[in-house]
Amino acid sequence: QSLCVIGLGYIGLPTAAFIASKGIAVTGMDTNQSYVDRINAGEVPFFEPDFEETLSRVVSEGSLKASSEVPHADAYIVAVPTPFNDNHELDPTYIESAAESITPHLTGGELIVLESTSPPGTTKKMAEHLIEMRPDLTLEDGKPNSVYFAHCPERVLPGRIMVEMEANDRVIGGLTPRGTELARALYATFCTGELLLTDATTAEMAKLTENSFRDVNIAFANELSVICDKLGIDVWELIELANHHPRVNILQPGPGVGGHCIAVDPWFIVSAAPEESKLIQAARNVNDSKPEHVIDKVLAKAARIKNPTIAALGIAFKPDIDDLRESPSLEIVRELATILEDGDIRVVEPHIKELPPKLKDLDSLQLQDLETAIADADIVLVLVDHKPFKQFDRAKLGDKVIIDTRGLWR
Ligand code: SAJ
Repeated sequence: QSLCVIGLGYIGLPTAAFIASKGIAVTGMDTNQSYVDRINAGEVPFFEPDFEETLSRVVSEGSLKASSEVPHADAYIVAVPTPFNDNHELDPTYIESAAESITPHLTGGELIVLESTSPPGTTKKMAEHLIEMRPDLTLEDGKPNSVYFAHCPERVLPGRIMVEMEANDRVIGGLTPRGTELARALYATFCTGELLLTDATTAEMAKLTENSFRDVNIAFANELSVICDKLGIDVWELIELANHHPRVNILQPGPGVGGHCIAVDPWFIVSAAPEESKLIQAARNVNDSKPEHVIDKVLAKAARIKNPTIAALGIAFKPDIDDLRESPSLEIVRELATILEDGDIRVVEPHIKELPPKLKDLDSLQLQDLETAIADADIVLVLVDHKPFKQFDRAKLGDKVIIDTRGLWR
């Protein structure tokens, strides 16, 4: 049995490595040649705890090979980005080009699984796009020229991929019963969690629902934090107290919601049902407006200091990873650097070696180590609860102004 995984990002690469570790010959395809080269050298091109050992083993054993070409395979997993456009609708470019790259290799009997988070109906559209290019194939079950499709959304939490890739339950929805069954058999090779079978559209919606649930609940915490700022109440203490109730479990407020999932996926529900998704939209707006609230707080403090130096702790979108995608912390730092007329900002981000392109052009910014940045700062702005920040000796903070969006040092 052979498998090709298209898209070797945070999800595609670990998926390819897990399946390869079960003895299946896997080709990982990515259009980024430098990714391909690094992976073939056994190197993980992003930070994910404990993953490098598994990757280098499957690469050196020869069960996983990265390539910039799509080969023929019995099964394909598509794990490409699914960004949205200005109207919050899916930009299908990556999915379509994945389908186009698979199409010439199909002979009938293959399975194609879409893992990328997608609006309801996307797996079906992808299948129809492929059949338009190959009218000699059919989406009907059980013919010699059948191709089978399924959606199996990824659910792993970045930073815990090595645990969750294997242990999480998976929702698997085929376009047809045979598609569901083939996908179930594929995921059974490496998943120890329960495999939950449904149709493709319900599987697509299940994934969006999970992330919207989290977004709505974080929005509740973020709204509470803004209310508490107004009322002079410590939101962390408040939540801790409320969570002692046996049926209350409030999440943590922060500087906003980032990453390429929680801040994106709810919009796919909104664009599918704009009139009916009022709460989901309100939650998105609450979370999207949180960075502005943080910026206002910093500016109010900075206005009282001549040439203020601000230590901004963290620009990743969440703790203990190097992922800067859709990061509210990064946006806050960028906005502050643009608005502040005097003063400068020292960015502390233990997981990167240089400032990302979005921040590089700003003169008032520099990357610095934690100790120096805090020693020099008038204002310490905590944006991410990375481990080294948690462990920092608070006695060294002296009488600096602290703006702690994560409740790290309360
Ligand atoms: N956040 C808060 N407060 C919280 C929890 C999170 O402000 O109490 C913020 C984080 O700082 C971050 C954002 O929310 O900016 C998202 O972080 P996250 O840890 O909630 O989630 P992701 O984006 O890393 O991963 C989510 C997960 N989904 C759910 O937990 C329902 C993961 O299981 C999915 O696989 C992933 O989205 C995905 O790829 O869709």
